[in-house]
This record gives sequence, structure tokens and C-alpha cells, in this order.
Amino acid sequence: MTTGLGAEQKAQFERDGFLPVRGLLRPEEVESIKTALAGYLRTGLHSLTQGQPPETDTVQVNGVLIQLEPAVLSDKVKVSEPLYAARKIWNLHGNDALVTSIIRDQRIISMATDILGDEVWFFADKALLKPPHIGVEKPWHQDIPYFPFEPKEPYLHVAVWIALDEATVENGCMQYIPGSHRWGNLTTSTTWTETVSHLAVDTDRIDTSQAVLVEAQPGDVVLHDGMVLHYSAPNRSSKPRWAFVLDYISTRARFMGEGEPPYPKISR
Ligand SMILES: O=C(O)CCC(=O)C(=O)O
Repeated sequence: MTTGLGAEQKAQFERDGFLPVRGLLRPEEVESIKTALAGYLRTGLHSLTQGQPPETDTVQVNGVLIQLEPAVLSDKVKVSEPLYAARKIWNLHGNDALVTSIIRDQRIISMATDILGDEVWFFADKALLKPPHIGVEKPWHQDIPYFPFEPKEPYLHVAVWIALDEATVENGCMQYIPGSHRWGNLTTSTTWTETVSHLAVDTDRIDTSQAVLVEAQPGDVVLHDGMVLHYSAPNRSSKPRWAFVLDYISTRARFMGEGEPPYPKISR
């Protein structure tokens, strides 16, 4: 399937700033991403199996970076299973062959380019893991304020959020405020969840009761705009919630760094 979005899906994305696309990846594709991620966790967090948490917040395995959950880093909670100790794994592009190929998968690129135009930069990958009981929240935020691109406007960035596990209300599925991608840049502060810093919006200025909670099955995808307000709750359940997120930026955006943007360009 390389067809991209239908007219109704495109209209829904433009109206809401997010769009669930069900069953995009096959079960075996989901499993192979999980196997690759598990390999980095088993290598990078091996010391946990001997009762020793790593001393630093972030561990590196062949260029791939792993960030611990704050409760594991502080030793507040003893976790001996490397698969359930990390918050985030990133920088897989160029370091992991399987993930590098998924980033260029035409099923994904055709959807991203339907929104962003025919040419995009691949900006970043990140697996967000929310382990059982200790996975922290991701506060309400917009994505583009994190990125070195201007203007901070809709339809210049799309995140492709891929469920690797079932994501539910209990384990921290994604939440979005429909239409908020057209409300401008609401990013006002930096906030902290223990040792993890976030750019955040002033929640007094938004009505979070309007949030739509998007539960998902493994292989489902949710596309979201870089300006839409979104959030995910702490994982209070006994089930992990692994997701894998790919960020694409339209080449219509202005890069604010030095020289040419150091990101691969991908065409439809
Ligand atoms: O997966 C999550 O919990 C948060 C994802 C997110 O906020 C993002 O991709 O910008």
C-alpha cells in the first residue's frame, strides 16, 4: 500500500491536527522493530540484571541512545529487567539497518508527503517506552518549538506515532486537543518530570477536558501535526506501552541552524 491519505483522511487531519491510521504495519513488522529495540536495551542496561542501575541518565550502544526512567536512575524502584527500565531510545537512523529502512517506507512517506508536500527532511526517530508502573507522563506540548525550524506553524511537521504495544487509557495512550494546531505557539516554559526536562504549554490557558484519547493496537499509526497540543499520561498499569515515533519536516520550513540542514531529504 503506497497510496497515502484519502481526501477524507486529509480533511480530518487538517481539521483536527491528528489522524489515526489503523493497521498500517503488519504484526511481523511490529515484532521486528520490538526485537531490535530489545537488543539495545539488553546490551545497554545489562548491569540491571546484576542489581546495578547505570550511573548516568543516558547510555549509548553503537550510536543508539537509551534514556532511563527517572525512578530507575534514582534507584527509587528496583528493576532488574532491562526491557522495562528505559523511557526512550533514539538516534537509530543510520545506526540500525531495519529502522533506517522503515524511515523510508513508502507507506509512511506517502502519508507524510500528502500533508507536507513532495519533499521532506527526516528529522528524528524516538521510541517512547512507558514501562509498567513507572513510565512517566509527557506533559502537554507542541513539537515544533523543540525543533530548529521556522515558522512555528501547522502543516510543516508531521510526527508518525506507531503503536508497538496496545496503547490504552491505563498505560498512557496519546491524547490530543482537536483543532489546537491552529492556535499558534503556546509554548511558555520548561518543566521537569524528576530528571527529564520538557518544553511545555501553560495548561491554565487550555481546556484539557477537550482532549481526545486515542487508544491503539500494535501496528496502528497516529499522525500528528507539529503544532497540535498533545499529552500522554503516566503508565499506571502492569502492561508496557512501547511506541516508535518518526518526525518529518517539510522542506518549505526554514532551517535555523548553520549551513545546510544535516538531515536526509526524502522525496515522494
Ligand atoms: O509517546 C508518547 O508518550 C509521547 C509522544 C509525543 O509527545 C511526541 O511524539 O511528540
